[in-house]
Amino acid sequence: MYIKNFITPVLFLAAATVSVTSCKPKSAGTAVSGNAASKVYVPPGKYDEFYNFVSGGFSGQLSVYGLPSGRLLRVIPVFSVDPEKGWGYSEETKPMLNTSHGFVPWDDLHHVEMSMTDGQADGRWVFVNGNNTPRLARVDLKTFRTAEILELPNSAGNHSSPFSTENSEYIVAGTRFSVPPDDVNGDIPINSYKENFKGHISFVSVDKTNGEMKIAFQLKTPGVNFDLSHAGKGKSHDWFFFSTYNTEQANTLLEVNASRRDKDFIMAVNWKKAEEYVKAGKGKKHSVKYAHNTYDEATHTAKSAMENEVTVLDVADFPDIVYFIPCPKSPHGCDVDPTGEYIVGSGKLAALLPVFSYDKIQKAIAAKDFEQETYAGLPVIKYEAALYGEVQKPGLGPLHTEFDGKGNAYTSFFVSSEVVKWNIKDLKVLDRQPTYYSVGHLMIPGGDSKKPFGKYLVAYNKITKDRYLPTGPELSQSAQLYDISGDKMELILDYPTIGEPHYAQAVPAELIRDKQLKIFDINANKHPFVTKGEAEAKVVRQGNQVHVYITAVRSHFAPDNIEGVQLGDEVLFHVTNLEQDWDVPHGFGVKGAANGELLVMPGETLTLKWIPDRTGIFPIYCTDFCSALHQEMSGYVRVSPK
Ligand code: CUK
Ligand code: CUA
Repeated sequence: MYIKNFITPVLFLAAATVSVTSCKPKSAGTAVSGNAASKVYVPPGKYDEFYNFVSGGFSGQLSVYGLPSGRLLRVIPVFSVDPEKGWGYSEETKPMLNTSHGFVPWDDLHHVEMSMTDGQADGRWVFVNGNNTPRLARVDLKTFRTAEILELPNSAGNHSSPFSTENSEYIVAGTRFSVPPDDVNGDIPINSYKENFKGHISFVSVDKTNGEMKIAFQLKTPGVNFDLSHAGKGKSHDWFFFSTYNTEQANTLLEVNASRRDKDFIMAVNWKKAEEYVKAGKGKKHSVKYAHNTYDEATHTAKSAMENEVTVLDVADFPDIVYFIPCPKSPHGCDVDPTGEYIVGSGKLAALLPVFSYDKIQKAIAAKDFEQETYAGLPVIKYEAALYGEVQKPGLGPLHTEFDGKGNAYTSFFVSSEVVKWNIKDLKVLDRQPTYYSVGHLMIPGGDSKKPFGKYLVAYNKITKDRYLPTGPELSQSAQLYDISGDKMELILDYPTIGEPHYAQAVPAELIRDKQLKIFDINANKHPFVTKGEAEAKVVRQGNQVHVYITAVRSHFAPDNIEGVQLGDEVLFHVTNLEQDWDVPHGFGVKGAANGELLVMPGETLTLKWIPDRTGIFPIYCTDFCSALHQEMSGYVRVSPK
């Protein structure tokens, strides 16, 4: 069984260039020790210790699990519509999915980063990236809803994102695909890549009070592909580190073109310097077009604004912002340890893990210890001058590294399908445990922050094969929880995930648990079509628009018999939930309505747009079981000929 699963990922990664053979996990068995169950058991009625926010990959969603139980608590639609929450169906939420290309209700959500204060998650917001139509989103942890989505100009495939500086001064978004900048004519031959394609990294500032994001500036770089990144910490606070691939700048990523170089680069960026240049007015304004969508809790309405300008610093003009550091073979993860001194590059096709030293990088810059050959005119620090040391033969296909705060690092190995614990100081491998199968990211609560909670590790696996009851050709991806409190990692739980889990983060539950908004205050509801009591419920015709001001309270709608609608009308049901009790939403469905349904929280108003396609009688009803008389919570709309 193991062999079978070992071969598949090898084919995936074409790892023929790697010659390590020593990392094959010992057994395919899934032996768990006798007390594993008690370690993950959270008794009925008890809460989990950690909130775990997990990327939903191509589902466009973010899921929330409890740890250590692995219980699924919530799925948050971000770049997707979601019938369970009525998200993207109501007129109020549709603008959240607007882009410069129009309504794009899908994206490929890869990474999760929590807002930080002093290098630690502060439990206010979760940032996620959309990899396809490049976007950044902010989820509010008071409501567990998407509060903001920002499209990124000059970018394509926003993969190196949304990593945060220590106080969320900036969230970065580095383009995965270099493309011609938005303000030049992009109708050019693809093989003119080297001259015309550029990389861009957005530095997005975050408002301290309300979290609102703004593109402060972009760095325009040579046309490499940005893969991952992490901010410095402590002494390296002013720096950001990006892994790059395709430094050959090939327009076709066939291995022979894009993986030709023995080393690609980690790109070290002095963002403080860049910020100073921008403040001094050195950036150039470029005209671009991108959507900025925000959700206003007072009016319960999203707005989509189209922005048209961005400030760009071309790094070619400012040679003291960016330094390249050679890193073996297609680096993927780029992770900074809790002290801010060690930067781990994970070359997917490399047989070792290089660990770079921040102090040595600074010395090399001061001494101009650069390679003779620049990269696109920019300095390349000598490999040895930046290197702290190498972890030898750690495994095959290293991807990502997290830290336990006790001097150890944990790296995921996709090809050899294992997680490996190693000591940062002496670079010795301490333990390795198999994953089932082909781990991508791994996560330790707080594991990329200044203060990790080194108790659990979760491996997010790409291939599930035989782990669960089979479900046809597609199997769910999978997470595996390890206890890392002892010397040896111990596998204690498997659980399936929603979509493809890439990165995830987790924080102690106390940070979030007691800050939850339970109801919206109906008196503070500023929705333009709110109905604050049944007495105000009404039907108002405006031309061919029919506004139905309708209230919902256990267990009826008012009005519940609606007449006077004519074929050719556009009916707008503005449903206000009058409840002021936690956990009493009402749903709203109409027979034949193409816009799906609403799910309206206590004190909230949402609008369902319905264009009847025939005359007759159409039932409306509450879709969410709300009381013993839920089934009675219904009514009728009559549609007459014009
Ligand atoms: S990537 Cu998925 S395994 Cu998009 Cu962070 Cu490495
Ligand atoms: Cu209201 Cu069911």
